[in-house]
Amino acid sequence: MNQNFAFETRAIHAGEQPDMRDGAAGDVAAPIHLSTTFARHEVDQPTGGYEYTRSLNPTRFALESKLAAIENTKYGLAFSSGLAAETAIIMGLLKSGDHVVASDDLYGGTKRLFNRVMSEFGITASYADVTDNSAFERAVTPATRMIWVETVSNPLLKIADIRELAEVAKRHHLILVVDNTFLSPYFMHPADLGADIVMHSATKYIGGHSDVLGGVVMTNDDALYEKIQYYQNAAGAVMAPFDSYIVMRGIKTLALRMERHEQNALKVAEFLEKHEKVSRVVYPGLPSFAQRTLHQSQASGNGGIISFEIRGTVEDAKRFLSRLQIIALAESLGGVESLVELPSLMTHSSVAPEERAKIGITDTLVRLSVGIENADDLIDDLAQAL
Ligand code: P1T
Repeated sequence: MNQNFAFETRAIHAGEQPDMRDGAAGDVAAPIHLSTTFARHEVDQPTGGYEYTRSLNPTRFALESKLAAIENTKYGLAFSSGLAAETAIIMGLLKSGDHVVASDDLYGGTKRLFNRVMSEFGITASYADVTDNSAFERAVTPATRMIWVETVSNPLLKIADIRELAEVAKRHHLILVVDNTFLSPYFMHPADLGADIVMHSATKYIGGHSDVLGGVVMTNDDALYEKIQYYQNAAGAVMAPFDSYIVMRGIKTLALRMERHEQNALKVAEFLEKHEKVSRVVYPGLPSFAQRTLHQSQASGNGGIISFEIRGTVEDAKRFLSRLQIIALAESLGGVESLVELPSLMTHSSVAPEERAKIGITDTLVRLSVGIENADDLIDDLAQAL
C-alpha cells in the first residue's frame, strides 16, 4: 500500500484490497480463512505461497500487512498475546549469556518474563531509570545485546527519549525495542525515531474493544524480521485467523477512537487535578506533566491513560474503586470502555514491593484507562466515588 496515504486511509485499506480477479468475490473486508492447511497441485508448489496456517495464513497475512502500513515499517508480525510477541523477540534474537538493559517502569508481566522465565535460559536483564539516558549507557556490559523500553510507560507514564536511546544502541551495537502499547501507532512511530523493533500488546488500543488478545511486532530490518518470523513459525504462538480479523476490524477505527480517548482523558485529568481527594495526577496532556517537551518532540498525542494518587491509605483507594459504577474495576486498558485498577495489587503485584517503592508505584496509585463514553458521565462517576 502506498505509504503516502494518510494514517486513516492506510488503517482501513492496507492488506485488504478487494480481490477482483475472475472467480473471486471482491470482498471489501478480508475474509476469515479458518483452514489450517492448504491444498496444492504439485508436491513442491504451495498454492499462493500458503502451506500450513502456523507458517502463514491469508487472514493473518492481511493483518500483518496492515500492521506494517500503520507503524510505517516494512514488516509486521502477529502473535497470540503481547507476551507471546515479547517472547518471540527475546528468544528469536538472543541466546544464553546475553543481557538486556530494560527500563525500570514496565508492565509487571514483562518484568516477570525477564526475571522468572528468561533468567532460566541464561538471558539476564537489569533495569535503568527510563527518564535517564545515561543510566542505560552505564548499565551496558560486554554481554548486553538489547535495550527494552516502554514509552509511555506502564503505569507511571514516564517517557523514554527514543532518539537518544537509538544513539546509545548504535554506539554499543544493541537492538532497541520499544513497546508502543500506550500510545498506539496513531500517536507515535518509534521506528521513525530510530527504534529497531516496535511491539504492542494488540489486546489494548489496536484491538480496542477488550475482546481479543494479541501481540504485534513491527520492524524495517530484514535480518531481525527473518529471525523473529522464523521463531514465530518454529515456536508457534501465532495469532489465530479469527483473532486476526477482529484485530483488523479494530484498526479501522483506531484513529477515531484515539482522538476521543485523548479528548476524554484531558477533561478527566483536568477534573482530577482540581479534586481535593487527589494528591497527584500524571497525564502527558497536562501542562504539569514533567516530561512534556520530550513527549511532544516524539509523539503527536497523549493517549487515554491517566495515573493518579488518592489521598489517604490503600483502604481509601479500595473504597473509591469499589464505588465506581460505569468505570469497571479491571486489569487491561485501551478498550472503548473505561477501566480502572490499582497497580500495586493488580497489574504490578508481581513486582517486588521494594522495587515498586523505588520506582514510585505507591499503594494508592490508581491507573485509569479513559474510554470513549461521554466524558461528563465519566467525571460524574469519578466525582461520586471520590
Ligand atoms: O496482555 P498481553 O496482550 O500479553 O500484553 C502484555 C503487555 C505488554 N506490554 C504492555 C505495555 C502491557 O500493558 C501489557 C499488558 N498489560 C496489562 C494487561 C495491563 O493491565 O497493564
